Amino acid sequence: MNIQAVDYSTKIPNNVNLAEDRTVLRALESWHPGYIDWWKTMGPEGFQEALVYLRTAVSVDPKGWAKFDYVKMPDYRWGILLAPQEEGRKIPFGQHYGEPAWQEVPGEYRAMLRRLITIQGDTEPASVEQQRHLGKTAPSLYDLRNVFQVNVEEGRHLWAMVYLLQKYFGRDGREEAAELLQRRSGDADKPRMLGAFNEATPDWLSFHMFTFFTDRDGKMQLESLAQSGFDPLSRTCRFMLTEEAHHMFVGETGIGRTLQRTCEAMKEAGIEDVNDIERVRALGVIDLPTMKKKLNLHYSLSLDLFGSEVSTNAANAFNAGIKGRYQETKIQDDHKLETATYPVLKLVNGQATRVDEPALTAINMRLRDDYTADCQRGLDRWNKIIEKVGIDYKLELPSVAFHRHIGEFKDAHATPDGALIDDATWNRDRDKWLPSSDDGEFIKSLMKPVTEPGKFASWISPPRVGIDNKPGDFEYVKIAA
Ligand code: BYC
Ligand code: FE
Ligand code: FE
Repeated sequence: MNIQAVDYSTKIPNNVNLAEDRTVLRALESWHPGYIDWWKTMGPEGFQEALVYLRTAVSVDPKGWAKFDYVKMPDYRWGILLAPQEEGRKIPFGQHYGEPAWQEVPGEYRAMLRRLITIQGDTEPASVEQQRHLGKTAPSLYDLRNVFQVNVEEGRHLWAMVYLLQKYFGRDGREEAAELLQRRSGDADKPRMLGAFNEATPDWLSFHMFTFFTDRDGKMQLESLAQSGFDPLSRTCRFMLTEEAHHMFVGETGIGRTLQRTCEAMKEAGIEDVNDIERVRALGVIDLPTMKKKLNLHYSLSLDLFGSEVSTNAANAFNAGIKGRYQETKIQDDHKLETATYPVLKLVNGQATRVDEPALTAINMRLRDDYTADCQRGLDRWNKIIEKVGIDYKLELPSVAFHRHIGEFKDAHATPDGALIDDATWNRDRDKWLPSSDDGEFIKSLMKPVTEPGKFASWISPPRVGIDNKPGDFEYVKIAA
């Protein structure tokens, strides 16, 4: 069989020759009903019968890998798709640098690999759970379709990790796969593994910030796992990244359209003072300072997902050749980091101070810095939108010391500018920097569903082009009566 060809003859579409891999096929087939059950109870609430115009991955050819059609979400063809195997691929970093990539799990790294794959897998269903109520308040059918597209693909990402667990980790892997369907986002007893995935996604502003900031952590983590010496993991992540690009598109354009709408409404009403929140809100749009607070929240929660700035876990994974750096193969150095250092912002005697650390233990920090730069490019594009309408305002990323729960700054309080402050000041001013319950109530008041094709809620502009080049009034979701 051609490696690119996707086999649809088994119940689970795949390009990994499942038809001839009976053990894994059986394991996946016995996991499948539990997954569908999870999808129906924890997936998008109220839209399981709707016909949604979705793209489905049908090939791993970079050109033309997806096809669009109406499907009911529980009938989506979640498949297992790995990027093509690269002939003669070598491990690109760590102590095994230059050795042939592994096609099987190296025994000594089994536990480490299983843990990383499980953590990656856990975030995927978590995000679907976090977003399950959003359908009821979608600002348009276009946006409704987009959240569902993101959701089914996160579902597929779960399949991708479950395949690796079941194929390469035997009984332990099957147990991890079962547990991935048992944990629940925000659950007190069985929470999801990482902090940000237990937070609520209460409204569409949060959803767009989440797909911009948190899916972008997904991109960075997948990029570094795509470098892995364990080749099946690398190939899986490479294909996942193809889908990931759309998730960040949804976030970036979602916020961009919200900014556009707010700025235009302010212009039309002749409001120049961005801090005249009451007048801006009366226009049925989201004021810019509230947007900034949501940005502060989602960026800081996402920074926590990179782990500690200085981490022996990260050093071990790099040394082992399991998890590399962003664009590892394009970096010009020894790829072993035997002597290199990397600057890390640390809390020293109550001061945020740059300290040179061994680059090997600062791997998380480096990835996080690459992430910050990637976020900043998106903010620059948002700021252009604001500027173009002619409003005097700028979005900025808060300091990495602000509102942190993991790493160097977890026990300190800092302003968005990075000034360290005491508890009393933090408690007094917190609502200036993070969404308050009043802000939440206001946003909630705008979250009224719009289900007429081509119509949009008051707080968001229409997109410039449709999905799959569809016209403006295209019926992206046919909601079941
Ligand atoms: N929450 O050495 P440390 C995505 C734990 S998003 C809770 O500092 P390490 C997606 C850590 O487990 C991408 N616990 O960190 C996006 C460790 O515990 P143990 C998801 C945390 O290990 C949107 C201890 O603290 N993929 O795909 O270097 C929608 C010390 O750890 C957290 C991955 O994350 C936290 N935030 O790095 C859908 C990739 N941070 O072992 C999907 C796989 C740390 O002492 N994961 N801890 O009990 C990893 O590479 C690493 O596990 C982490 C943490 C980067 C997350
Ligand atoms: Fe994902
Ligand atoms: Fe994603």
